[in-house]
Amino acid sequence: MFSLTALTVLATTAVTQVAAHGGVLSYSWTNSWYWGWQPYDSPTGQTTIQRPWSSYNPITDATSTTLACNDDGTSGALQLTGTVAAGTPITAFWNQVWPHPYGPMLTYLANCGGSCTGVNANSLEWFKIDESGLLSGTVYDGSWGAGQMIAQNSSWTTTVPASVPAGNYLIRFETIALHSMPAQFYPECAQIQITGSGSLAPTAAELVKFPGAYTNNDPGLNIDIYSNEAQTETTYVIPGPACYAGAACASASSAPPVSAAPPPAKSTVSSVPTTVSTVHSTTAAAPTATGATAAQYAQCGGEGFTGPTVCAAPFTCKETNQYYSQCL
Ligand SMILES: *[C@@H]1O[C@H](CO)[C@@H](O)[C@H](O)[C@H]1NC(C)=O
Ligand SMILES: [Cu+2]
Repeated sequence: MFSLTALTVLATTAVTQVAAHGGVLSYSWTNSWYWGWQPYDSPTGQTTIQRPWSSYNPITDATSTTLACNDDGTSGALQLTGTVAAGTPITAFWNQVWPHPYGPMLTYLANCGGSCTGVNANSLEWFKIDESGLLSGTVYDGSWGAGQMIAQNSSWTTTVPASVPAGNYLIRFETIALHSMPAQFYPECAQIQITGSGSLAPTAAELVKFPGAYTNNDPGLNIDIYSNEAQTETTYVIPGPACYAGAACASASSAPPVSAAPPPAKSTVSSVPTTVSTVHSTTAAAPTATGATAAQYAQCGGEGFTGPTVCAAPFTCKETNQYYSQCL
């Protein structure tokens, strides 16, 4: 029989071993659940869409050969691939509760040019489809993307841009922790096949390699968030390339991509059934005083979300999960 004290000691030991670090343990999209690779189990027999990874420990060198997918970049012996339609939000779940609230969230895609299985992640060219840095306040005590990730059940939802050409890709979710120096990188990858009719290829300037995309001197990585300057600094430069033009993070930093939006399909607007009018009444409400609207595929709601909750016509705000609603 266990005494309460013995149980407490056991629990405390287990927590000390793993609580400080971790990685992406599972994914979900369109009501399906995908378990990830388990780095502390034998690789033999593991079948998952996630690429193998080897350690909960952070990578602390921006030029490490393991920076692509937290491993040597190879696929698993029984590697699976998940199918996802372009325009779909994918949620990645980190171990709970993710312990590092200070730092950015980043998501990348890389086209494998055919099946990804057998393709080394280090040989691929990546483009950024999502990023979240300093959300408010100062570098010293402000609110960060990683803090929002923790508030969202230690998960992060990124939409596969609708403009991405169909094909086989790796998706790389990354959180970077800045609570100590050097910065800590936590990247994991999954194999997905994107379907759809997108045709906007990333440009050369948007494509990077891992390692290669970051240096240890990047202003967003070589950063002491406890310094005197940090206490008044309210801007933070997210590492990596500019966002892919078809991603919501690209339009967020520039004028709305008017030409990119297809003309509204009248039928979809007028065919909204009257029976769901209560559901739609919130989105039909007059825009807020600022008049800011969220673009197609952009986030428009969810716990902790502070951006515009009204979608640009003809799109409406649809809930993906408690933490993420999207203009569709
Ligand atoms: C929170 O995340 C865990 C996985 O870490 C998941 O099992 C659970 O369903 C999530 N809860 C909500 C409300 O999304
Ligand atoms: Cu840690």
